[in-house]
Amino acid sequence: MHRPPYLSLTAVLACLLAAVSCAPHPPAPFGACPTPQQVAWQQMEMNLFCHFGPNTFTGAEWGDGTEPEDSFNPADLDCRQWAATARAAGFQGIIVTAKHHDGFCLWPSPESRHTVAHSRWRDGQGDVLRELSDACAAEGIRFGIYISPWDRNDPRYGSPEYNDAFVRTLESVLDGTYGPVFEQWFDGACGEGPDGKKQVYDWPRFFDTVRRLQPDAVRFSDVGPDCRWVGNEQGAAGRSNWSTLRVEGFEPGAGSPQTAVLNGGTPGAPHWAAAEADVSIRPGWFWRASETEKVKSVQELLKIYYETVGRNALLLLNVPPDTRGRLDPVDSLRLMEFRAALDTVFAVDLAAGATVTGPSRGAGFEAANVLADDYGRYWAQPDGMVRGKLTLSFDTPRTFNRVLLQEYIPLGQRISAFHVDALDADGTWREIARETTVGYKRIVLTPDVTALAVRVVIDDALACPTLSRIGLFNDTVYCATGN
Ligand code: FUL
Repeated sequence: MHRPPYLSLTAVLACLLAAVSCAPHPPAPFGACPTPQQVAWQQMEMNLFCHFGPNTFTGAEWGDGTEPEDSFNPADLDCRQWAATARAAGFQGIIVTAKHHDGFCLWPSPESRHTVAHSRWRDGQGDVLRELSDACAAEGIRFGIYISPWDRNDPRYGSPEYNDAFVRTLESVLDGTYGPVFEQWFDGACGEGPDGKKQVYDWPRFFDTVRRLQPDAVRFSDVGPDCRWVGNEQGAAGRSNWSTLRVEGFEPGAGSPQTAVLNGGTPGAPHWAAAEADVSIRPGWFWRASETEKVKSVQELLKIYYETVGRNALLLLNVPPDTRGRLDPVDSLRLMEFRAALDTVFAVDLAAGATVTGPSRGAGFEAANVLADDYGRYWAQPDGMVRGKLTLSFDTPRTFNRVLLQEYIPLGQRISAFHVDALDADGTWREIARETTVGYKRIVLTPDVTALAVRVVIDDALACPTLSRIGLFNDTVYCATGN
């Protein structure tokens, strides 16, 4: 008997509809979740910080604002070299100290006479922000701005007029003159003594100014609003590191939470402000010839990488240009060695090809998603199932000492306790790591392990956990094991 074609079409549509309605939904977002801009920012992982200004020439760390404008006089500024070095070393963006505490502006700010426009450099026609933003665009690197609220030059500092001037200062940098700005860095430092000037900062207005002019920019301060200080300048996030933070009642600078809180965040807090770890490749923030022999080693940089990127924080590594206006060859070479070390360690994911088993909430959220090189594909269990176990089995034993985990953070940070077991050749499961948070990225350092299978056990989570990635790597460059 002939079946009219429209019937079979109807049947096909009905089946499709049934399949769609039965397909499992993603878990509902849990608690505070990052905006797409915050996710994109976290995925940058490593950015360069460039401290550059009169201090580069005077040797000071904190200029007092009385330095003659002519003290800033780079002999051979080459921002393209900064950007090309950053790109080659795998850094995604550069943040430059457009105005440090001495108040000197690296661009011709209409708000100040303490600027490049009042210096002899390039007959007062120079503009470091112009050159750097152009160089970043040419190299495919994102451009970010540090502007210190504390200003030791501006006579208005300490009065309400200063807040107005500061907003206009921000506007002259963020109004599009220099293109898109990915991050605005607000330094909370203020070294005024007991008799010093006291400025009551209008933080909400400062933050709103950035949001208004650069809607995609992430705003950094000790307490966010979009990302937070990690609480130290050593390049170390907490072993437990939540991207959520309790911010009510706090403000940048002296009013910020204790550094231990900044270091680890607050589990389940209603505000998303992931940690950013600023640390210098040199002892100081500004370049000094005398510190070139103290540039951090590859081993030190790898330790920092594991304790920042590997602990759910963004690494902002300061590599200060020298008096020529170029990155010092010693620093640039070290960056390339660091890059080569990372490439060596992470070249081969030993989890590839494993058979992955574990319960999932259904089609689209299977355990095997943790091997996919696609952040948007992740493993998830049914709602309410907060404990879980994923087992990776291999045909032949794998030797590794790094376990890389990634949560799918657009749905919030959920995992609060996990451990990792390895199956020995003699058939015994042995615990090789026990930790707490994962977040965007967690790299656990284990002893050298040879295993036929590995299982990642989620012991607790604030909501049903997600995992976008499990990777196994063997680091023969940086051999320390402790976390
Ligand atoms: C601190 C400043 O006082 C240092 O000079 C440096 O800029 C560092 C990144 O932030 O608060």
